[in-house]
Amino acid sequence: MLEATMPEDSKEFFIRHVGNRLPQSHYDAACAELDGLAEVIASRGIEVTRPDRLEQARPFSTPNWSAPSGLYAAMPRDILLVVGDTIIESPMSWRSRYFEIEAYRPLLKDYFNHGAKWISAPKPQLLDELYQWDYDKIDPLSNNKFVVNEFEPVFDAADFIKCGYDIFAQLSHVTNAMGIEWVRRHIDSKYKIHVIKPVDSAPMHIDATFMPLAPGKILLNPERMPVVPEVLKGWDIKYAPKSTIPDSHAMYMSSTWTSMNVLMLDPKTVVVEEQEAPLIEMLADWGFEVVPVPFRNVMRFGGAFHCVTCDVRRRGDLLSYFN
Ligand code: DAV
Repeated sequence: MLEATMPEDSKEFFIRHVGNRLPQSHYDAACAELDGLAEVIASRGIEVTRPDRLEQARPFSTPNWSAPSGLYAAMPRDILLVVGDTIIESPMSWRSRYFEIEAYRPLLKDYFNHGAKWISAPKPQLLDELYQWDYDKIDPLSNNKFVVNEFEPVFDAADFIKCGYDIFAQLSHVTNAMGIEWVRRHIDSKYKIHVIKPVDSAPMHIDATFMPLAPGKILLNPERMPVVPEVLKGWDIKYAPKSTIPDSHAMYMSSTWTSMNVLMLDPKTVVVEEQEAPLIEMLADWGFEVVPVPFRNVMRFGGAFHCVTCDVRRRGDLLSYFN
């Protein structure tokens, strides 16, 4: 898997670490922060459920390939796409994540027993043919410079972000056009998918690039969205300030833009990493109640508040905000 699917820097990272545990102290600190987030959310009257622990340090295989271990099951946003009363299991393109859904199966069965619709996209084969083996040689300015091609539908749910009846999506190193089209055909036709095109050589998940906060308010990544998409006309748009994470703080699986991966508890209340002072100040000035939560150790593992959560039910009216 590693040789074929990862851009250079990530490829080196995985070759060094594959099958190995990351430093135990980083892991312990991240677990404590995650528990802290769950407490903060629950203290606001929101019901929090947690997935099962899934042992990742086990090799597994299909008839076509084998993986030395799983990755983790820390980011429900990557794998579960909730649209209305339907929960969709994503066909993720990383072989290490093939069985990650098992951590969520008890919860999914429970939601099903309480009336949810529950579907899974076609389980991808993840044959070698899916991956662009000559990735490193593709023109970096090409619009189609992605690690995955169109061999079969693949997507991570985190390449979609919802705004009422509007869903924004991006093509990325884990989401292809067939994947986006599969979602479009399987959700109610009242929903509209808008595909945006960030300027990003390593796109993987839209939620550190394009972050709707409340009706009419959106936070954009200044490097990846230098041009505001036409569809946002009339919206109050602000660019996220750079993260305060120092270079000395090891980040394993994402850029420091994960700082803008905030979580809206309601249209006025936003959870932000406690050391991100410029972002906290900007959001407070913009009229939000900011809930600062320590999360730097979780962020090392490639995601922040939006990534580690998946809101299955929200109160309020489902509206259409765009034409
Ligand atoms: O650096 O843009 C953020 C989210 C990953 N789940 C990045 C990735």
